[in-house]
Amino acid sequence: PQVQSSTKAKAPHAEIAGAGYVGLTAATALRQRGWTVRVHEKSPELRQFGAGIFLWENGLRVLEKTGAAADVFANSVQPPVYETRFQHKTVSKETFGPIRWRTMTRQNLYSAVLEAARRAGVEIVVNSEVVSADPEGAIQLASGEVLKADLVLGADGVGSKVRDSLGFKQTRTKSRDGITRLLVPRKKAELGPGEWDNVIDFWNLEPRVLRILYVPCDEKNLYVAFMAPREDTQGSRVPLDGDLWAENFPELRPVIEEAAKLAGRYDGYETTVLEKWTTGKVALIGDAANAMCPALAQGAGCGMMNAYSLAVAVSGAQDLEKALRDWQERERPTTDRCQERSAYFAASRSMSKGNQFTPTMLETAMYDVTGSRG
Ligand code: FAD
Ligand code: 5PR
Repeated sequence: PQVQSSTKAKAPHAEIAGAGYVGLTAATALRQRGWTVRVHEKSPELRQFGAGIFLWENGLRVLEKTGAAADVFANSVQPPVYETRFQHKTVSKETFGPIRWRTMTRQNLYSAVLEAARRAGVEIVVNSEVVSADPEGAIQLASGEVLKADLVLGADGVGSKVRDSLGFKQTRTKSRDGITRLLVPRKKAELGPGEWDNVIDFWNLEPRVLRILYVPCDEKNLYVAFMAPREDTQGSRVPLDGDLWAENFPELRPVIEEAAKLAGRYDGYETTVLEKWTTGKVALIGDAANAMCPALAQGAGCGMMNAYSLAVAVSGAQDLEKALRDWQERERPTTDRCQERSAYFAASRSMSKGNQFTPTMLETAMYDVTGSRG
């Protein structure tokens, strides 16, 4: 099973399931290293659902390597501070020193990552669902077609069919809270005086557990996330119960009124931990391998880092399967710790205390996956 021997004159070839941030990042990084790459997306359209997203130093560095950074920087902001309010009082205003962090709409991040993949010459096929994978190096599509490859990547998200078709052992843990994420107009004038360019994490544990994460993405778009326990049927209802939220967060009434007009979807927090990320010529990356709670805003960041380091690891490797195992061993501890910390914050709700972005908690944000090996 050696890439070199089976493809002497020909470039090695990868088939990838899932054209999310992670699959496209892997595709671009492989293509940049001489692979031919085909990405299968089951949806008819290339677009991202959801509202806003944070990226930190670790993810931004990967985007610099794949050529997506310029578009991301042009369509995102670095807010002045990450402010935390507990029961309506500011308890911390965190900045992260030299660590860059940006907030943006998911659509803007996705367009940047997609364009970078196209510029690199990645082939993307829509309406193409991968139903299973073979560790010997093949995928099967819903159409019945079987495609061979030197490398198969499952980047098909939290419900990964690549993963489940191969019976990877997994533990899935649901947290007690969840969130409805929406994109609304900024409404800065209506909000009145205040530091409305900050990210503001509004936490109330009394009289009931409700939280609003307020995230400016650019001049027009505001990402707002409404957290409530799963068992709170009123708090987790979509469309939002505007009166409930406005009573509990009167300072955000104009934004809440906009949010209550939208359909929305409530997502419970979940963590997936696999025994292994790789078998034979198949590897899993992103949410397929390590879905995490969002507290540290690192799901996409970790996924893109692992996509990038995998591409570096397999390119030019004499023994691809060994390269994948070594990659897993090297990169996994960082992701595991990030998952554990994110799950801890979800369980303890202790981000409400403020000042939680300690150097330990920022380990992932500071991790440079592109440096020594890139
Ligand atoms: P996905 O984005 O799920 O992409 C998978 C793609 O594969 C999709 O396009 C899907 O249609 C396609 N697909 C699925 N099955 C198949 C199949 N069988 N065949 C072909 N295609 C298929 N991360 C951050 O870094 N920062 C944040 O601020 C942040 N906030 C978050 C907030 C919440 C509430 C949640 C739940 C997550 C958050 N994340 C954040 C995590 C981030 O959204 C995910 O980690 C990231 O989107 C995972 O990317 P992915 O490419 O692995 O999977
Ligand atoms: N951080 C971010 C986020 O989107 C969420 C959380 C933390 C960027 C929720 O979606 O802890 O819920 C969180």
